[in-house]
Amino acid sequence: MKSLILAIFLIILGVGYFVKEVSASPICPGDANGDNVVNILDLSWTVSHLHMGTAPYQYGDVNGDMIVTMEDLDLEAANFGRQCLIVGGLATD
Ligand SMILES: [Ca+2]
Ligand SMILES: [Ca+2]
Repeated sequence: MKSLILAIFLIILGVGYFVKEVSASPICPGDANGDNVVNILDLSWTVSHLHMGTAPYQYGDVNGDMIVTMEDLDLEAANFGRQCLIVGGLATD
């Protein structure tokens, strides 16, 4: 069981390696990579930078408090699966 958990964690870290960062407030809450979708890529990006200080909204900081914590993961989890479209300059689901 420990091997399975370790394998999943390493896969998440590996996926996070390929995620691009964003530097502005996300249009879609919980969207760490700016693709307007909240999915496993956002979670992996945040997990791979847990407990790291950063500029706002970078490296998985989705709440803009300049540190990557479980609060960011909670925000991502609360919005997991959400897709935001831009209509007339405003975000909508
Ligand atoms: Ca995303
Ligand atoms: Ca944060």
